[in-house]
Amino acid sequence: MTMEDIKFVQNFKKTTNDAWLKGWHERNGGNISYRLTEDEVVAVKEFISEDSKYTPIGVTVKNLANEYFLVTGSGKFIRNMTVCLEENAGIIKIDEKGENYKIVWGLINGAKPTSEITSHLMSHSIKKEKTKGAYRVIMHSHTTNTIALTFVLPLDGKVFTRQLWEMATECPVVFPSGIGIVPWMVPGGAAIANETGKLMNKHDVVIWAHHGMFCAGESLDLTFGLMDTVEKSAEILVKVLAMGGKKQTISSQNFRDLGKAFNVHISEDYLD
Ligand code: 2HA
Ligand code: ZN
Repeated sequence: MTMEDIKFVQNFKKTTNDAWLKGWHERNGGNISYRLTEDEVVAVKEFISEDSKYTPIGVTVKNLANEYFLVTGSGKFIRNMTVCLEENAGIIKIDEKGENYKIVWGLINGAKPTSEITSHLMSHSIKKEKTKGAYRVIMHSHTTNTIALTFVLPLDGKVFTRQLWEMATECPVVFPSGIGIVPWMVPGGAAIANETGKLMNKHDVVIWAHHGMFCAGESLDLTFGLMDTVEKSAEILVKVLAMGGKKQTISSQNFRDLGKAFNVHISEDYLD
């Protein structure tokens, strides 16, 4: 038995590989983090070492005290996660105050957690509270079509939500809580983490203008699926705009009917 035989590690590697194949992770672009369950922490105990020193997170995430996360590394390529996970990713543990983390497995040869660790942990903290612990994954990807739209559509969550809902019938069922938009900001650190966190209170999808997307979800599969659905919808919208724009579309009443049929609350905020 090695770390790589453990199911959540295998799932993590599969997700990184799938995301690479999607074309969302050029060079060192994008990052993924997963909060371990109690059973998973027990399963990894024989492989980890708690001797390393703590490093400040940059924000306080009190409800993540003593939690463990599998995270991709700073400057590391998503493309290489399946080649050697311990070089390119690692497990970190949060301290009792929720202010510092330490590396307990992987990230060998002096590697560090993703440069977006602050945004990841802030989003995990908010989602853990909002979903009573159900959400375990934050994924950040450089999704081509979604980024392209941030140069053309107004940087308004309502506009993005409605436009992307209209591009595929299943969208309002997959992301009924809509999309939040962070205007262009310097990546990495507490400022963008705080803006992302504010929007994560309401949405599972946050777009960083001219940069990429942050998605939150229960499992690696569901979070990847959410990212994929939004990005596919964005691809359709890019094509529609390139073909001269919509000539017909899904109406507000259609969305209300869809909500009833699928037993999903479709917020009137996004309808006419
Ligand atoms: O290079 O994606 O946002 C990693 C990033 C920074
Ligand atoms: Zn990025």
